[in-house]
Amino acid sequence: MSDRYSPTPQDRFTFGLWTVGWRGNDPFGEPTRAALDPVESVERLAELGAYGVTFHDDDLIPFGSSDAEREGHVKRFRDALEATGLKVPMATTNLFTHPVFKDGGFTSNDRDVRRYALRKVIRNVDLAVELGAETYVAWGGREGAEFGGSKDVRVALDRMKEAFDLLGEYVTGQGYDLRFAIEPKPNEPRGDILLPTVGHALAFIERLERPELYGVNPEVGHEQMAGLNFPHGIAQALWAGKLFHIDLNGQTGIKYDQDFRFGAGDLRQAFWLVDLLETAGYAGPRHFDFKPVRTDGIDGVWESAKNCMRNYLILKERAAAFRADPEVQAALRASRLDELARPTAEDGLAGLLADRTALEDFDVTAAAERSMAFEALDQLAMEHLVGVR
Ligand code: 3MF
Ligand code: MG
Ligand code: MG
Repeated sequence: MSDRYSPTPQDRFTFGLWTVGWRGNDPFGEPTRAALDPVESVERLAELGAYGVTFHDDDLIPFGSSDAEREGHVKRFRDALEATGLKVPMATTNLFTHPVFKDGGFTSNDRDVRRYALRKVIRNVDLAVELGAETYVAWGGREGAEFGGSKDVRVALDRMKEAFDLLGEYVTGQGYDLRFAIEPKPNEPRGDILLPTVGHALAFIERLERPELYGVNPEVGHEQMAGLNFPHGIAQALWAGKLFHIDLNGQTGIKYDQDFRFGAGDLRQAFWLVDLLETAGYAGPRHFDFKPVRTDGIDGVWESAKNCMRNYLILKERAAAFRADPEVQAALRASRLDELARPTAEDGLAGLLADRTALEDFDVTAAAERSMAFEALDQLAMEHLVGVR
């Protein structure tokens, strides 16, 4: 049954092949579901109203495939894309599954592995561009350490910078219209991962040779694993002009990477996130990086994929209702959000220094007594979120 929460490609929802394709293997258990053919994933996601799919090289072309096998896999995938109209806005590299990457890719202590990792990325960058991708995501899955002495972090960051600078040189030399999005994560599978949060990644990008080519791909659960407020991280990435892509999913607090469907997990942060993306002019794909729970069969896979999109659209409606409510607008004024938007010293430093009401005649007591009225504002948000207003 289709209703107003049923997506269309205009909503720009995308899914990783590895999400619906996850077979339910975890550190304690074997797969609980059969492998999914990427062609079937493309067809089912198109039926559900998605806009596109994304992939790691190895999701599409099994590791170790010969050139002929590789061509065959790509051809079947390309045919499915043409038949369904699904797009590939992003691609990425698997630098974490094969044992060769046990100490990372770009920052492995083993130089041969670092050179191999770069060549593996470059090979897939070519395919990504062929398939029309505009963004190339880099999650440093195993770029990290368990022990203090086993990684010289400053030197590893030199190698990380070297890798990204070489990739920037490559895409620039090829004339590709492709930008990189770095995906932070604090830990798992390594004890600690380099570039653990959005803030670390943003600071790193500014040290690169071509910073304009790099942005971030924050994931809901990854920031929340570090106890951070995801919408705040996204706001800072937007503020810096660096939100190139986003991984949407659900997480309940500081735990392992739960990768629940979007909307399961911290619902309040999901509400503020959708409010932010929809009001801040984020134009990129709404990309889901989630795992259908391993207790479910293939029915649960498509049910959860559908509901990632459905939950986004429900929250989009709830957030729009919140913004349109005259009582909310009055509450925002009472909380002085309009005043926050006003520069602190449009009269300049000289004006500020000359203004006796700013210091000598400032009534500190009266200002301290003014309520910010945040309680009433937040209750209105909650009532819109749960649908009682
Ligand atoms: C792991 C992830 C990754 C990345 C992906 C790049 C397997 O926690 O989130 O998914 O998103 O490698 O897009
Ligand atoms: Mg994840
Ligand atoms: Mg991710």
